[in-house]
Amino acid sequence: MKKVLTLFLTFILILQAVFTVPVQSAAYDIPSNMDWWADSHFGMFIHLGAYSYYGQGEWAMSEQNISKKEYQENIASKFNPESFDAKTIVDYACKAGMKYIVITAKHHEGLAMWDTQVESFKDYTGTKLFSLQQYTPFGRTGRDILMELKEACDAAGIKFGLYYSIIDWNHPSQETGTSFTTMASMEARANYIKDMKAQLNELVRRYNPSVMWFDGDWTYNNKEATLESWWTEQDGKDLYNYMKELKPDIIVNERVCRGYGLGDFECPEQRVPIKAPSRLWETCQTMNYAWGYKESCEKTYREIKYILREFVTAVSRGGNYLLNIGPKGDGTMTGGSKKILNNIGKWMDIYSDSIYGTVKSPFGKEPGWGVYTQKDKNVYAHVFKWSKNRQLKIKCYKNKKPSGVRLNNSSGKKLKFSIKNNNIIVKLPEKAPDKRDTVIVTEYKN
Ligand code: H79
Repeated sequence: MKKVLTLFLTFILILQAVFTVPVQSAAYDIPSNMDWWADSHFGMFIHLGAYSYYGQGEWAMSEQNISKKEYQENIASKFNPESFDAKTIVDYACKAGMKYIVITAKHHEGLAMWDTQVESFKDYTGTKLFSLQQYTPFGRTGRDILMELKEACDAAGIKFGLYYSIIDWNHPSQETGTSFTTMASMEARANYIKDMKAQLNELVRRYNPSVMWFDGDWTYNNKEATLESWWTEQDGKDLYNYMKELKPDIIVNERVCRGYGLGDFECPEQRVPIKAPSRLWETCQTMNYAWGYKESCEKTYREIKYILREFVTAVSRGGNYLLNIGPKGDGTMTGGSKKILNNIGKWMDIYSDSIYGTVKSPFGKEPGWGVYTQKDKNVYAHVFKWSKNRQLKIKCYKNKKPSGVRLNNSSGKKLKFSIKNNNIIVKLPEKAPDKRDTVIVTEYKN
């Protein structure tokens, strides 16, 4: 009798194992410190530095072979973001539906956007600290724009993050000649890394950022450091560990040293991978092919529908979308960026349900008409192409029949549907409620 019972129980267990399908399509558990990040899917990147004053993009110093002396005296010393208004920027971010902001604390140009006290970050004369407060006319105002932005984020209930470049074109330890930097000596390298950590310590203590977004790890290799390839995989690991010591729940990107699976998330730049990375990821994108303010790109803003669809596509593949603005040298937002944020906001007002808290599409293949996102028992169809014959074919989730299909806007209009070969054939209204992306939700009771 006992034997029969054991057999029976084993049989039940096997049945259970065969028929249990994981509820979530996420491939792994998200570490709890990253829950908010993974759920929010949408953030704002801000590139602001002395290059914003120059107006030719943040790579100008390297691209135009500008010497340290020239850059410091003619560009950095004139940077004056006096009209920077954190509240306006945060309002725009919130209206667009963004849940976090990452701003450049120090880009490749090396100008610290805060009042750093780390001694080696001096200008070429070795007398003045190379920071917004010590080196520019703005310093006289006594303002701290990173703090203003952080406080505006806190007040609005969104997260605040900082960008920090590992290479530094103006630091005395490095020469630029090529696109990246070459160290003066191994001793200079060791001291620079120590000082960089001292700056990061200042940043974490002062601003308590939720995200630390590294970049400029270009001189990397996975062996011994040389004067040209002076940043190693081991340096990247040390840097990551150092950040976690400073703040255990900080979120750090892979660019502590890219390519070795380090950091908490991957960051394909200006690219939405067709095959989603197997861990958390975020794509960063420009609105107009420029990061730092570039006057010539003010006429080249991308069409809103493409930005919106790129955003939704990233989310449907499980990613986050970090959309950049490049304010002008006076700190004000450009007209083009405001327009795009407003428009995305109008879409998010109606459809953000299909973004926040969603995971990637439960289906392997993307349909020709758009993409899918999913949350609990809802599968959202993001329809980019409205079919003329008013029929839309949506896959049945787990081969089940949905309990309802409706427009995911305020009308909540129920749509008629039939089931054919594991597909839901939806009868569409004649006109797309939103030509850029109309969301149709299919709901499942169990
Ligand atoms: O901060 C933004 C860029 O400045 C930074 N990452 C984003 C978030 C970045 N650093 N390096 N790169 C991007 C790629 C470098 C591309 C280069 Fe070039 C090709 C450097 C030199 C040749 C692009 C084209 C920049 C200058 C010319």
